[in-house]
Amino acid sequence: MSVRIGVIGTGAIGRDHARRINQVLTGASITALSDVNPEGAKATQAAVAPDATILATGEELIASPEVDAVLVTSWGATHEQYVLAAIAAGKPCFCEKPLATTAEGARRIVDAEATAGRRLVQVGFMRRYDAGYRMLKAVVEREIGRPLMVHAAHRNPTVPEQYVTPMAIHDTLIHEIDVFRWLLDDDYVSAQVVFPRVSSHAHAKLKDPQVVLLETAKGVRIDVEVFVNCRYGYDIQCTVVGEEGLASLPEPMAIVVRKEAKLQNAILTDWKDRFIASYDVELQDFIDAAAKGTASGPTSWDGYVAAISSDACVAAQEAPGIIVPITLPDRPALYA
Ligand code: NAI
Ligand code: ISE
Repeated sequence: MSVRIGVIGTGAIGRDHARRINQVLTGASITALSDVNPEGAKATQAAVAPDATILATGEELIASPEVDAVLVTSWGATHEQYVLAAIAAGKPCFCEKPLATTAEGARRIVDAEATAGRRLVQVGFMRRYDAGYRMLKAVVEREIGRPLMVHAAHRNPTVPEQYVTPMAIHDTLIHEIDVFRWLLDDDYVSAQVVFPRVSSHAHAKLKDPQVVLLETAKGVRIDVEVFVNCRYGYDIQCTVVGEEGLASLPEPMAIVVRKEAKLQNAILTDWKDRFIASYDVELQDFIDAAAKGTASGPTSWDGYVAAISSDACVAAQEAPGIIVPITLPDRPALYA
């Protein structure tokens, strides 16, 4: 049986996920779309989901008998209401990051899912599905001894005017916050942010770049440069320093060109291309679990911990140089 999926929020990633479900992946099709901007839903329908019905609200879509499972790809601040509604309807729900824009909101989702008593939510932390990160994790676990430090960078070529300083955490660093918990099998105990000289390419409401320093329960120290106006490309870097050696995330495959006395290869510029295969694998995982009436992959708990850790990082942004502690509550049995 094909899983009938409804998409709430048909902007950049909503449309791209609808495309991959209808054109790349197996076992599902898009049967409904909803967006506060009906023109966006119509454009997505025309481009990649001709058989989908456009519904006026996300709530209508979740309640529709034509929808077995839900994708929430609207703006972050609207995720919580839709995820809670999907849980109440007993429908598997894939929610793009962030699970909620506040830790309290993410907690409400954790509590609702725990009360439902089964996994219904997958959070869109696609890096856990990336072949490079998976290879890195295997090497970190087996070959370089105990991890001691991580040096990382998250660089975007440019960001829109509405992207302001805290978004460097909630929108961007949140990927590192999640993937390093998974990579190191660890949790954070503190965060600190320091601001280097500000790039002249950053607009007035954005301090860019910034360096986030995280400390884990096992004592690993992580530094992440977040630089979202780096101009030259979309560049994700990660090196783990272990007791016996170093391991680095592989670069995306690119043709090496020797020309005009230069040795060069192209650098990607768009996040959609950098993690294109990971998005495919994460959504196939969602479809396969949804066919069984459940969810797999990154959990609501992971989304909640990411929200708590993000809040600490934003507090650290507001008090540059101060070390902000991170304390986690007990993990419900559903997420053991
Ligand atoms: P976007 O602005 O291109 O699209 C969002 C769409 O949601 C818009 O069409 C908007 O009209 C619609 N929308 C807003 N509020 C709504 C509501 N209450 N109900 C229904 N539709 C609503 O944004 P984009 O880049 O597609 O991001 C969407 C989400 O995906 C964000 O949470 C973002 O953080 C996440 N994202 C994740 C990425 C990843 O790498 N995993 C990459 C890019 C975005
Ligand atoms: C965007 O929302 C994403 O999730 C991308 O993966 C990230 O690189 C970018 O910084 C965010 O704005």
